[in-house]
Amino acid sequence: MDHAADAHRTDLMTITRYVLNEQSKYPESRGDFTILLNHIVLGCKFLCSAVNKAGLAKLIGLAGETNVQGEEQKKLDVLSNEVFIKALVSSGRTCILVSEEDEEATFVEPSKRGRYCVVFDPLDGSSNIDCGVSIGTIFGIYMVKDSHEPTLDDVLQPGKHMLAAGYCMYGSSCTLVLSTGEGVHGFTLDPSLGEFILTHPDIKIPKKGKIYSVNEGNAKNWDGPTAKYVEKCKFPKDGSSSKSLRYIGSMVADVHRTLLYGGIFLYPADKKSPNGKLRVLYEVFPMSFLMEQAGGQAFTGKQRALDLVPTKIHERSPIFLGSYDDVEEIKALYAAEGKKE
Ligand code: AFP
Repeated sequence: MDHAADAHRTDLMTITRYVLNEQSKYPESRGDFTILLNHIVLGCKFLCSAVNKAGLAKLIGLAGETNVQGEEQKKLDVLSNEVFIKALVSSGRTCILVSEEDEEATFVEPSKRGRYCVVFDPLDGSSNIDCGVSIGTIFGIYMVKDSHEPTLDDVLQPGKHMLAAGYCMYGSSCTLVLSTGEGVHGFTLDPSLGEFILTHPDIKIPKKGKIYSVNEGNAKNWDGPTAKYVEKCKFPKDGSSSKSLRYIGSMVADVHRTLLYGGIFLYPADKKSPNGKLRVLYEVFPMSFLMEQAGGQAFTGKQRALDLVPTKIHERSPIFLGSYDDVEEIKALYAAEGKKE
């Protein structure tokens, strides 16, 4: 019997234990972040169960409403937004909430207010629900400047000011990936325990990858650097092997694979969408934060993604993120294009 392996199997590092351990490094900490995270985890567990039962519970199908982006809302989108808003408000630790599903930010009533602002996409990749492809929740956390007088500026901050970011992927297993600014850690839900257990400590993205991930259907509208980069992935001139293409169309799943296997995920600007498609606050920033924490990079085509200062809560931006060396290549192509202009 392997006693060492057995000891590892029985010493379960739950996500709560992990965050409490982190908290103990800061004697002045009041435990507010741990409480907030517990409420986010509750929302993720609820959604994991709802996603798994979606077909059975007849949750699939249109709810008959349209969200702020003009997209049809599915019943699960409506449900997930309600679940997260209620979980976050009831934590008593939040102040401003920005959800992909709500046009306006939610300012928590003073009696329930705390110090944190949470920006989130409760169910990203929802067009994939009906065919059972992995979908997920993405979140980022900021600290409010003055909890008595919160303003929209508290969430219109560059991504580098985020305190923490993460996502939960509802796939073949339910995986929560979190960074509080000290590396990236992955926790997998053990359904029999109802607990997220640390299964992927200190995730580091490979320095260079063999996969590129982009919606090639938009190729005719791409700008020069994106087109050149993808051409290089397919027909490298330096004698290296071509990269493989993998694209799920669900950001959480595409980024999760990129984080674990390396490579690059691109959602560039194109002629039809000059600002790209993905939303800065609750897609681009949290994923860029995780990539940098894992040793990768995130670039908008103009600058480091986390330096971007959003002016609107539902703003969009092009994004190129993944392995350090792969992002370096696209940065060089944009720099060369800039010199030509
Ligand atoms: P949906 O929520 O409408 O499925 O959009 C998903 C998403 O916001 C993101 O998760 C994907 O990376 C991206 O859009 C896919 O966009 P395309 O369908 O244009 O490739």
